[in-house]
Amino acid sequence: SFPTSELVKFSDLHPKPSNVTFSYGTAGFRTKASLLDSVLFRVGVLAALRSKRLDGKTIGVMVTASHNPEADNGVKLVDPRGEMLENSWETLATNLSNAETTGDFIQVVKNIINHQKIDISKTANVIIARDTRPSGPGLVAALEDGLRAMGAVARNEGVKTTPILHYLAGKKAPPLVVDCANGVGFFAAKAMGEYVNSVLPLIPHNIAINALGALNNACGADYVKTSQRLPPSLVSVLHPGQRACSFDGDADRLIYFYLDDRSQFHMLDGDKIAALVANFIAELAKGAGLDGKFEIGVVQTAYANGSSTKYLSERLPVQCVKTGVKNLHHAAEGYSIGVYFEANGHGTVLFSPSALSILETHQPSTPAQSTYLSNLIALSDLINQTVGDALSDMLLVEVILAHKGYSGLEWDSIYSDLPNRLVKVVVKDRNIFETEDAERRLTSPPGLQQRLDDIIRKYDGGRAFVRPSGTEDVVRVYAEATLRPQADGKSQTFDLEIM
Ligand code: 16G
Ligand code: ZN
Repeated sequence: SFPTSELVKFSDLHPKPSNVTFSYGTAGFRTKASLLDSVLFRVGVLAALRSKRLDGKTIGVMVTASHNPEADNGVKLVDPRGEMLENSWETLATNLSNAETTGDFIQVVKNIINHQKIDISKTANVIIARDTRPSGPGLVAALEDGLRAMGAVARNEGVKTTPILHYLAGKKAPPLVVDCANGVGFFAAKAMGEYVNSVLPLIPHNIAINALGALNNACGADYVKTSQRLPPSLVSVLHPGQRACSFDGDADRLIYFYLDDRSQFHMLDGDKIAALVANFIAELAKGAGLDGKFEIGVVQTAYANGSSTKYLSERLPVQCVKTGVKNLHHAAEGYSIGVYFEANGHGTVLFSPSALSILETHQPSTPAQSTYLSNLIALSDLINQTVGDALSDMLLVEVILAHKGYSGLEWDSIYSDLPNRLVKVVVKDRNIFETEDAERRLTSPPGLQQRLDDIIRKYDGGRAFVRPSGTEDVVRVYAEATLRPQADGKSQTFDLEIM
């Protein structure tokens, strides 16, 4: 049932030269570059088969003839952990390269599939690179035809040293535990996993979408953010150093967390995401030579941790608006690149039309600038700009962490959160609570703000506010202070005051 027509079509474009015998030697195939077109095509096919055989693990292909003369070239395969191709497959490579006609070639491919019991429906992942030889681009094109004929997912790394290719083939992001809140985010995570698992293995948890009462119950982004602890269902799952994230019930909120060496829980909320993302975008813009060409701004709400606001406003313009995605989104539209996140994990990044056209037309003046620019353009494609999206935000975070080589710990240390507490208070009528200054101060009931100010003043680094909820019949009280007992004490005092 193996579909050979694509393979026949492509193979005919890369006929084997007659009177040549190839051999996969110690360093792969290596000979005059002018003889290698069919070999490269067939190596592409073999790399795809090898990856399928290994359940889609990434195979590396390096196009080089190392120390040999420039007119030579060669190709070798790199196994998933970055080591040399397994011995028995060297023989398969030799057989494949010496099949005289397309018909013979197809027969050898079929034999390999049968003998190796390859499930041809599996995805193949291949990463390729070449050295600076002038024959490189043409040979890589033949290689890519082989990968295309097999429907492999290929990542062309361009010109790289051989050891870097080995490293890239062998490096793997640690698996990411994804708390799906027993909701619809599981479907999205599962679907996305098929594309990203080979580079970012996702391990979905809390996936009981049909269990009554399970949705958001002791799990999910709101649970983690509000209780500031690990969902009980993940206690036996996470090990020290491991990173995880939680979606909410409709997968538009994202909260990260990890356990440190002492198994202590640390939360990375929407504010930490905003800091990571805004920094990275500013860094890319600068690197691309676009410093000063556009304004990168950050939008937060009153709930943003004071440390995050301090940290960000020392670097970028920061605005505080009323709670609710629509308010943040609107304000973010005022910047060339607007980064907005609520502390609860809702958020995204908006690129204005003029920023996008600057990115499209900007002429980088060095290869380094050109890399920064293409990374920034790629980010603008990765981000779901219509609305905050837990899955797109998760990929954004993972891309940045991978790029910077950060673990959760390094990300967390951008700044230290001030201890804080959020409580809800049931009142007779929440409609008498009115606010100003982006919900940071009360104008009604009369006199209450004055009394709150008197309390806040007693606490070191104190900040607090009271606002009526827009979604529940309660009033929310937020308090932060330099020391944990003070933050707790203050919110309790408030709680008593406003009842
Ligand atoms: C809604 C908002 C969210 C806000 C939350 C505040 C959207 C899509 N969602 O979930 O942004 O943080 O309400 O709730 O706008 P609250 O008014 O009850 O505190
Ligand atoms: Zn939601």
